[in-house]
This record gives sequence, C-alpha cells and structure tokens, in this order.
Amino acid sequence: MTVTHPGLARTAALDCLFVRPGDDGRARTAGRHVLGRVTYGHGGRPPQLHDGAPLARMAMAAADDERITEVWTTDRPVRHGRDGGLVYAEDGEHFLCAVRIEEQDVYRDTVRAVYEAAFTLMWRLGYTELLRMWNLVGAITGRNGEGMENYQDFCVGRAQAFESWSGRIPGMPAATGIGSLRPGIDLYFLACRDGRARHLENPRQTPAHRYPDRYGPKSPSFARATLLEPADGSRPVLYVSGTASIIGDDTVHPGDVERQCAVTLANIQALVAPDNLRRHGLAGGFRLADLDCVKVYVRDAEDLPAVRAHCAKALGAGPDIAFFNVDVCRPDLLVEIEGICR
Ligand code: 3EB
Repeated sequence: MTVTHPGLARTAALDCLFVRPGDDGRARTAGRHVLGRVTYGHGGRPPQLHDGAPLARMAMAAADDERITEVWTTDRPVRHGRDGGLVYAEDGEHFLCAVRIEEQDVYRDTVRAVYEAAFTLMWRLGYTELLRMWNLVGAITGRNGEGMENYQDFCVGRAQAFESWSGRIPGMPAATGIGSLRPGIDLYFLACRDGRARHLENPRQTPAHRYPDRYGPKSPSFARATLLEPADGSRPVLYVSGTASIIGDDTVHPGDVERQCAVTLANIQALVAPDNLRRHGLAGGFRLADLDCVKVYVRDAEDLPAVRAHCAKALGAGPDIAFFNVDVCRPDLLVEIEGICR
C-alpha cells in the first residue's frame, strides 16, 4: 500500500484501511479505536466479537490468494455488543453491525427479518440513518429451491424490509451486492446519527430501486453513493456503491472486460463529480483520483491481469486497491468497483 501524504492521510472521524499479511496495521491505527474488522479470507465464519469489536470473516479469497483485512477505525472510544446473531459496535456517531444468514432453500423471509433486526438495533441505539451496506451472497447467480436466482430472492426480502421501515428510514444508502465463495449471505452495515447522510444517484444510471421488473420481482434497494457529513466539521466522505458497466438499466459491453472497466470508471467519475453533487443540492465533489479503499470484483480469473492494469492506469499508484475473484449479480457483468472518496 502507498500512503502518498503520511500525516494528511486518514484523518476522517470514521476511517477505513486495508491490512495485508506482514503488516499488522498498528502504525496506521495508532491513537484510534477499532469499530470493526472484516477479513476477506478463504474460509468464512459467522461474525463474532474479537479484541473489542465485531470481526466478520468473509469467504472471498481462494486458498492461495492474498488475504486482506478491512479495518474500520474512529477517533472516539468504541462500545461493542451482541444482539441475537448481530454483533455491533458504536462510537456515539457511527454504528457498525455484522450478521450472517446460513444457507437456505429460500432466503427472502430471513433476509427481511435480519434486515429489520439490524434496523431495530441501530434505531434503538440512536443511529437512525444508514450509511453503507455490504451484501455478500453465495451462489449469487445460482437458483434457490424455487428456481429463482438467489440475488433476486435476496432483493425481495431486502425490499420488503425497506418498505416496512419507509416511515423511519426514508432513503436507501450506498451498497454492494456481490458474490462470495461459500453458501449463505454475509452482511455488514454502517449507520450514523440523524442528518449526516445524503444519498446520491448517478446521472448515467437508472436508480436501482426503479429498475424494470425483468431484473426481478423486487428492485435492488440501494443508492449509487452516500455522502457522510461528519459531526466535527471535517471534510465530507463519499461512499461509492459497487458500480458496474450499466448505462440506464442495461449491461453494456457484455463479454468485453476492458470496455466494462472503462464504463464502470466513467460511471464512478460522473457520480462523484462536483456537477452531480450540485444536482443533489450539495457543495464540493471529487475526482477519480480521490478514490481509496477500492474493492474490485472480477468474475473470471483470467481477466484479473487486464483489470489490474486498467485500474492502475486509471486510478494511479495512490489508492489501496484489493481484487476479488467472485461472481457479480448479473451473469453478463464481468467487473464491479467500489471505493471511498475523501
Ligand atoms: C448494479 O448497479 C450492479 O444489490 O446491493 C451494485 C451495488 C449492484 C449494489 C445491491 C447491486 C447492489 O445494479 C449490482
């Protein structure tokens, strides 16, 4: 990893960094408090509390792949706890929780219940706005016991949870919905205090919650990005959803990974640009070069070298980038990219 401006880097109230084998990350988290850890390893397990914070272990790496750990830190002391299958931590401004859904014939009712349990918990603790959600779905383009795609099945339960909470949680946040290497669904969420989160759409893409029903009986419940305006007046941070080669609601350039990378990055560029923030009534804005903590999901292992080269050229040497060889939610999508602008 490259830190271009040590001292300036990673000063946000809530922050994220990738730790790799051989670097315990301690130097970069000195003086800060850990809100949660997510390992992208080989075998996964249900989340637990470890060393004062949630630890979620995702199955996102092959046996001989590099393992990364995503560490969420804050400048405030953290309190952690457990609520049924949910493990969580909070720092007075931010909330992180993780939960796993074991393999099921049909997911929707459990997804709805688990989402509602997470909403109930965050609300009870006073974190009323969602900031970011990750949904790692095993066999994402495979079929459930009724013959429906697991991703569509998942989307039904998630949409029902948002519908029943629409009076309390009016906006959907940035999210990732992506494949993982073991059955079941692993979730982790970030939430914050009231009035801090602003959800953004992309001028090049149909809002996911308005996709036509040919993609599934219920549309995906997420925004293209969420802006966090920190309580301490420090600079806003923009959480960019998993983004793919979709224009309007159509997959473009099926079968062409280079062009899919180019469209995906152009989508992110348009999303984070000052013009788009202005369109949402917000000041400021970002460039592609501001993207960090980048996660790149590549469907086919043989495309990894081309995607790595494309990202290095487009994003430069500054950002930390992690690559995962997993399925994307539509069979014709070869790549998906997310990150954080700060
Ligand atoms: C898309 O734009 C690609 O279901 O939570 C990206 C980010 C995608 C999040 C989700 C799905 C999700 O539709 C897929």
